[in-house]
Amino acid sequence: MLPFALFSQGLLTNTGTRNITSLDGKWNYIVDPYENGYYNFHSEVFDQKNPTSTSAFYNNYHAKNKSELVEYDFDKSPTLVVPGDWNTQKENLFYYEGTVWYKKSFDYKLDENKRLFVYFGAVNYKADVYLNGTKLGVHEGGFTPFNFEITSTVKPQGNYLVVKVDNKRRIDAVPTVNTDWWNYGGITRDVTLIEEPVLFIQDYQVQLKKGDNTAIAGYVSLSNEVQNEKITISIPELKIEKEVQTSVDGKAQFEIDIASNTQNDLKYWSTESPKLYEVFINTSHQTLKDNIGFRTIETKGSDILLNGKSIYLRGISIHEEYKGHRATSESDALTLLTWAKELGCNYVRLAHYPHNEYMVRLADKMGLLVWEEIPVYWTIDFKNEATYNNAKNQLTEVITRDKNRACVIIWSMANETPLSEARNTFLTNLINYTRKLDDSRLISAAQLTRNENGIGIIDDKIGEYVDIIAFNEYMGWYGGDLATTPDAKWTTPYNKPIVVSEFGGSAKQGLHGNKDERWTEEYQEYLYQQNLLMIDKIPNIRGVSPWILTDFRSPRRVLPGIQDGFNRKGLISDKGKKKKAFFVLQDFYKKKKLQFD
Ligand code: GCB
Repeated sequence: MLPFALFSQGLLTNTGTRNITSLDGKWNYIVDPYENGYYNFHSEVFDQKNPTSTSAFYNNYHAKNKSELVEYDFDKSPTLVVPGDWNTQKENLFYYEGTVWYKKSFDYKLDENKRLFVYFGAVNYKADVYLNGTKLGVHEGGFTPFNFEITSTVKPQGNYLVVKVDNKRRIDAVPTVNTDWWNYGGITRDVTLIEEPVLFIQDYQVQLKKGDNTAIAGYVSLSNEVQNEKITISIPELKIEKEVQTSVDGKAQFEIDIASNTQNDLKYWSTESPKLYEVFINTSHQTLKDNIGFRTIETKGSDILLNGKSIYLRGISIHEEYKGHRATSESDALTLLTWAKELGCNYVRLAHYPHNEYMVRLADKMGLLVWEEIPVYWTIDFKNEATYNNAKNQLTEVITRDKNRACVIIWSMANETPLSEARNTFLTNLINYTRKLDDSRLISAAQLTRNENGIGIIDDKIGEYVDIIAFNEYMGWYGGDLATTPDAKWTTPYNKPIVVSEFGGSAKQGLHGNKDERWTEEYQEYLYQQNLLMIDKIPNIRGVSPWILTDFRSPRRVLPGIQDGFNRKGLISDKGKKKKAFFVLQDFYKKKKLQFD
């Protein structure tokens, strides 16, 4: 008998190629603003005080006879599609923020020597998960994956998986109560059952060794703490086959020297040629396959070096939104990234939280470099330890999920956070932690700047700790005169690469007028022309990711006839129509490509 912890909750990675059964589709739901299915009438939590109560919604109870009192019925309740936000599926849930219970019934015949997990791509914001009345656990954070083992809870027939989804905004949460995007609620990403052998490959890292482009290094970690398990890492195209053994913790470190093997001719992953190799991880119980690219990324003075060559990040910021709803599918991701390619981008900033895995998997294939970010946004509760742990957990989950993607080059810690000692401590702790978890990528944060005697100063203290200095500026929109914008001066004490992580202005697609008329396509076009002239003169400038690819919903944007609930800074409307500024940026990127490639 193998000594395994039955309720291991470590995150499974590369779920797409495991043995999976989708639970996507229609789920019954109950809207529960008073959390009546969670608390009894004296506000005691059912799953703590009286777990088998027939009033607790997770018990999915049905009256045994005609006289019994039961005040809910999932099977007679309406359905929502998973994955998806509830706001745009049901008109009466458009503004709803609170608890919605979801229920999915399924059958599953699990062989005795197998284990089963339920995996959620993401649930916004808080998920309490129950199977057949048993609580599996809780997850907080709306944009990262989590899983629970259900080996001992699942039955061959008549399982009911119930999720209490709560998207109420909270001061201490990550993000906090105030954001410039829609707080879409729901099970917003795929839900799958993952079947594994008793001893399985939990996670692995296969990347170029830090600071050495002639060695592939990493680890494989098994689900259980077993020693001397044989693991083979093979990359057939490179004729690599490396055998290693686990140590007591069930983990095996490895290093493969490529240079010593003369048959090998490693093709580095790049934006022009995003080569991915088939990588196989083998144990006596299982084989996992992944597609992995190998590249180096580092900075030197003001340069960002990809495979040793200086690059300019021709980027665009993107929200996980498509045509006015949360983007959920591979085809949504493909549409967004295809637009970025059409702009001439070699880079995307996935704002302001981790996007779904389709985005990074596609970016890997399409040759788009990626900035990934956690929702440490604006006025997070920096003094609160629980808030810090929450941010750290979200960061851990996204790094765990995406650490084998060559496209991901930057982990961003935060966006436009107000300066304070507490904030500096919070961010430097996150930075130090990230370097321990993944020392192979660059770290950044979108900062604010200050102005002295008409000169923009990029000197946020956090700049000392990051690899890339990124800042947002809104010349000609929230301030500044567009006519003189190209002459605006910037200075920084840091000898590091600088990227403008945001600039932009709003236009309603189809609205035309003079270049000084706000909301017109001409105003936005002029704003892009003037800002790009200025940006080109910023010292150490190595890239830009204007705000933003498409119009997106935001409750802060209420101007009738123009905004109507949308932030209109998109280069493309929420209906998919390009605005004039799209072509200004496209031209600029053509020039930058010639200059740097
Ligand atoms: C910003 C924020 C972004 C907003 C944008 C705007 O600086 O980082 O989340 O949406 O400005 O449109 O004001």
